Amino acid sequence: MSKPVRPATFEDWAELAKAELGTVSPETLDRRYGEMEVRPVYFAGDVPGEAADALPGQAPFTRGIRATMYANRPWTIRQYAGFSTAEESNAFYRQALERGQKGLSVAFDLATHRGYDSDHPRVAGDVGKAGVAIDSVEDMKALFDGIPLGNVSVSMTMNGAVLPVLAMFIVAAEEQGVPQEALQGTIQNDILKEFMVRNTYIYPPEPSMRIVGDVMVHLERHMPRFNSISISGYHMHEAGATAVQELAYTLADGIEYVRCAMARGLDIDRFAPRLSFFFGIGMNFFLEIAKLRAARTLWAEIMTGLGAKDARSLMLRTHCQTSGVSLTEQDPHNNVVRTTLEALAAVLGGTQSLHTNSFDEAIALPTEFSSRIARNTQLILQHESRVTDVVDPLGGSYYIEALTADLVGRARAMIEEIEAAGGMVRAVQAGTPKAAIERAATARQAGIDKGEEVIVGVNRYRVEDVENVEIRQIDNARVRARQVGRLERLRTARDEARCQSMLAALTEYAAKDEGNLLAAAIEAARARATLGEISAALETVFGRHQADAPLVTGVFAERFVGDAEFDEISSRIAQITARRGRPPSILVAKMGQDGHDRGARVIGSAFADLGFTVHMGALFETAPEVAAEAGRLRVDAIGVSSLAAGHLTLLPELIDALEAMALGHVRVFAGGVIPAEDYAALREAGVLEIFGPGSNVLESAAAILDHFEERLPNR
Ligand code: MLC
Ligand code: 5AD
Repeated sequence: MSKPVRPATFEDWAELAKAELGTVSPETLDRRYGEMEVRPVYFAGDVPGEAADALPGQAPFTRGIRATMYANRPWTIRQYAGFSTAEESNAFYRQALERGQKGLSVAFDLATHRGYDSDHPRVAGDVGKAGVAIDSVEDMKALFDGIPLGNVSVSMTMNGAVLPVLAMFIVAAEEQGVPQEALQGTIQNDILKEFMVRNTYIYPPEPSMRIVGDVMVHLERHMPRFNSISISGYHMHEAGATAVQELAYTLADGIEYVRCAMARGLDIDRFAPRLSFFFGIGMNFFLEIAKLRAARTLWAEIMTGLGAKDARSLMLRTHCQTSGVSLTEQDPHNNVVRTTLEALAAVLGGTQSLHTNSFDEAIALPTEFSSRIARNTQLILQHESRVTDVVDPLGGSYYIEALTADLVGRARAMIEEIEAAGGMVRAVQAGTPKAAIERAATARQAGIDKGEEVIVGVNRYRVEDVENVEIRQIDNARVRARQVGRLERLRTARDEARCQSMLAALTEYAAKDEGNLLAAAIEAARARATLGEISAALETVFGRHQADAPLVTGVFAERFVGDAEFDEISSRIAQITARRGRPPSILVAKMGQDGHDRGARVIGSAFADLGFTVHMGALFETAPEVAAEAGRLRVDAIGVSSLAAGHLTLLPELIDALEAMALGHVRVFAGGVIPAEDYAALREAGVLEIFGPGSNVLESAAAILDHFEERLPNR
């Protein structure tokens, strides 16, 4: 039979497919990605008409923001890093630059993020752990010692404490001989997503938005080469958002920042070219490529609607990072493969800058070895794979073009809905996007626990006795002692009266709602005010934000209707409840400045669905505060979630605090990123069970119940 002369259609294919499938219908091959559905095959008719005449380097930039893309200049290899002291991080950066990295990206520790100096009692477990500890200009100078800040672009992931950190960076550069006009880089400065997912806010939303605006104004005037914001979907992605949610919420945040800058009287075509974006790239290969194409398309449309005229204002320039949550503690070398695939998707999607995660991600901070492999993953893509030779090589693929169009349509509709309800600031305050992301995350966890979504080495093809990997250990007490000593020397050496007057000016600006807070912070930093002091000068007026978001419920249970294992655990809980007259109760706690709460909230939601009484503790508590809360709530157990390496300090402290309050009967469990080699020390301290990344929620609940049943009173 000769080929039909018209283009092939889905119906033509379905005929052929039926013959292969026998009694099964072709629809069974459809797949769901969050709110989207994909078919097993696409055709020319699925490609929207405009795809054929789209040009890279021309609005709406679906095919890339530059005509030449990587054929002329590859993306920037920009590895996010930071740990321990400024000196140690500096040595790490210098080596990375010597070995092929092109731009820097600073990871600060959580004390710094939350505006505390290293000597603050609330941050004992956090100093130098998840990033580098920075308290003053002196630390910042040490961080960039010997690194020419006029030539190397520096990204700083800082949001809550953006004022002191950016101020200290500017002063450190100035003292290195580089004026602020010459600085190139990016400040994350995206506070809205902090309230949704990342949780390193300090002040409430309103004053926080004022700070964002002040930073944008100062940078527009004085730092023309610096990107004033990195509008981030990454953290939503990591918190479990679907691709449509990540796109819609990120771009809707972008709209708010544009409005914020325009309200300050800035000309859209002067600041918009320095807005930048940041997306997460997970394992759904083609979806992630289409996501970046869709983001660019939508942003050009949005900016046109907001009145931008300059083509550079319409370009969505982005950094990407491969997904941390997609990586596994089990069989960790598999993570090299995952990261390679994700990096390839980011590149085929046309990213400007990229971080590739290290394979030990789910265990600890990267070592020299694991970060070398991560960096080399990008070098191999750039130099060996030939993927840089051709611009947008997937343009015109039936599937990619159809997916791009589908994402554009769905995200556009979601953005319109948010705008109609008053915009993203209002949505964030109402907590709707956070709850929607949590529902998506909980549903996904249920899918993994049921084995519907396969993760190699975790819920399938598991191997026991995998070779150990070397991990980076940080001696937190040593880093802290060093920082405390430096703070003391700084405070003795500085002109105290001058410093205090700069801090007072900052407080006054904050109270009177006048002046530029970044300009004032620069003066304070120059006078050697510390990060904690600058933050406190503002906190006096703005206050500290306390989040309070209800848990989502019912999502987990719905996915497990009729599941034997789920029902068995529920009935064990029902029996305990009947015998004792109340359900087993658990306080899910986070301690220290570790705000990574996706895991804790998914567990809380699932446990509540199973029948536990679940109390979600407040974020950022100290060990004695958690113990006191456990006493007040009279819970049977505390489940501590630790993702920022504070476990060895904070868990023993919690158990001591419980003992001291005569609450020794409260059982303590732990979960999160805890290296197996720390398990013995934690057990020794009295932690009953430890659940690492990839733990199955039902199995974890069963293990916890064993401890309840052991101690049940006889009938
Ligand atoms: C690029 N250039 C070209 C070109 N491609 N010129 C000619 N032809 C081409 N094909 C030029 C650009 O115009 C620019 O110059 C210069 O080269 C650099 O290119 P770029 O594309 O702008 O790259 P870069 O400088 O790397 O900037 C990328 C960015 C930026 C815009 C996305 O915002 C950035 O670096 N972001 C990184 C953010 C980051 O690292 N975040 C980490 C988050 S981790 P010119 O003169 O125009 O500038 C995190 C985790 C956590 O958040 O802790 O939670
Ligand atoms: N060094 C290197 N990578 C880090 N990440 C977070 N902190 C650091 C650090 N100090 C990476 C991890 C994590 C993501 C948010 O950023 O990949 O998942």
